[in-house]
Amino acid sequence: MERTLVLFKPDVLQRGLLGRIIARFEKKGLKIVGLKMLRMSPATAKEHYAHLTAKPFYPGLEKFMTHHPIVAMAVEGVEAVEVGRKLAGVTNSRKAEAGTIRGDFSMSTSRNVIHAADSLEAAQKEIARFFRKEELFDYALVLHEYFYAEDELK
Ligand code: FUP
Repeated sequence: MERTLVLFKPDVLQRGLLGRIIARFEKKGLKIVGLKMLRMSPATAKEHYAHLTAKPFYPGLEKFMTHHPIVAMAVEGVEAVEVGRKLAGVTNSRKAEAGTIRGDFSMSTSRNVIHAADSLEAAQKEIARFFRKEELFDYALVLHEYFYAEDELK
């Protein structure tokens, strides 16, 4: 089982889309193991977007991500990182496939509603960045056997 980190950006809360977008993860079968509302600090933004701090759009990105609250979510499932990226769609929402979250809810490369970790290594680091150990939950889904066949869980 993998865990991945998803962020619902300020535009999700401002536009009242949180419930609808979280529902997509639940419907897919990803188990929510952590969920919290927070305000991202400029220091956390610089760490989270370390690969982008030199880009001309970075100051605007930091301002956008830190000015209003966001929601962080950790989800668990087989190949959860890849599945999370697929659900999110590509960065530029105008190019994102219809049916993906960005493809359905956004017209922007910046106000693109969601972040999903792009590798298992990044997911582990990012979960640790946004959640303390006691904020993450190990529990069994009663319907587990209806989400996966046994051989998929090896
Ligand atoms: P992604 O992994 O799809 O979130 O994409 P990146 O890590 O490349 O970008 C992270 C965030 O930077 C995007 F979600 C929004 C912002 N960004 C811009 O604002 N403009 C750009 O041209 C590219 C990224």
